[in-house]
Amino acid sequence: DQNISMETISCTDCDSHQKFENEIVASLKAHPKHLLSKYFYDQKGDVLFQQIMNMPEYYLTDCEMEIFTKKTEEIAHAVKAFDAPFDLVELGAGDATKSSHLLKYLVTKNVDFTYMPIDISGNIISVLKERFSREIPDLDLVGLNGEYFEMLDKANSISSRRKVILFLGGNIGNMEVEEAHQFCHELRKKLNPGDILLIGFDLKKDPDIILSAYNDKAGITASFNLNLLERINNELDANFDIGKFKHYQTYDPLAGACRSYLISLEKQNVMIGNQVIHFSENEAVYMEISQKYAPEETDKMALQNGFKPVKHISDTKGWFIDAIWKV
Ligand code: AVI
Repeated sequence: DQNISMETISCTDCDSHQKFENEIVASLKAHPKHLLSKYFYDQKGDVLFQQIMNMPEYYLTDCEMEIFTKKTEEIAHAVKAFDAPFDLVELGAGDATKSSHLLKYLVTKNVDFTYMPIDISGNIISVLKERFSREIPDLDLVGLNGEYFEMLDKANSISSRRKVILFLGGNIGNMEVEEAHQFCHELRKKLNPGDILLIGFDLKKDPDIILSAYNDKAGITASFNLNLLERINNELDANFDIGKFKHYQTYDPLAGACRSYLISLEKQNVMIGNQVIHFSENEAVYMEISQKYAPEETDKMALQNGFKPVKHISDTKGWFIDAIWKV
């Protein structure tokens, strides 16, 4: 007789086709042209990202996985898990492979908490619930399907317990530094004294190691970028010829900015519905930033946005940190 709650709360307007179309067309009409990497993750994009995480060059997942498997107890203490009860809110939970180690540990220790995974994909939330009802039957779970901040408001409205927020995977790296500050500022406004944030940062390191992780020999990252053009073809009645674009990756070791582009191999016009987008030969479309930080830069980010940096939990190579910030 299991006594588990496993409900899901969904957003009203998170899968808006119109928003997708508006943002894509606007970003391709802008100067310079760009696309938003949040749109990489359709069904094929999800599979390609899984493949990226399994590539030998892509060290980020292994590093953070090592932290979650080998330093579970340290994490639990750092987020004051034994000061229960609390809600463990994961922003962009995905398949929760890393956090599941912490969840299992906390359930084994009989800690009184509710796991609240937030994800834009309703599908992934149902998959999670199905899996955890088998693997961690005593886990109390409330799925939140929607955008981070909207769902964080929901989490606050359904429970006034202390919040521990997980933001893993170096996802903050997919924001420009300015945007990342803005994000932390907004997040802080939704939290209360006593709340804790655990946030993953990929660190500045040997530039060759970083560049290889995003410029893999097998070309999976290239397919991952090009897949967004295919998605636009499929969903917005567009006619990109994928063979007429190539993926180009850079890393700037001073700025810590790893950026991907698609380069138009020739002068061409592309139709998106009834709109024409003109590309000149060698014109670049800016696709994604994967920003790398120095540990002290993450402390500054905390302080500038109303958090107190508490500690860095690192992998043995010292390539990645999960930073603990207190409100
Ligand atoms: C999801 N995010 C942290 C990945 C990264 O490393 O920036 C996305 C990615 N893009 C290319 N490879 C992986």
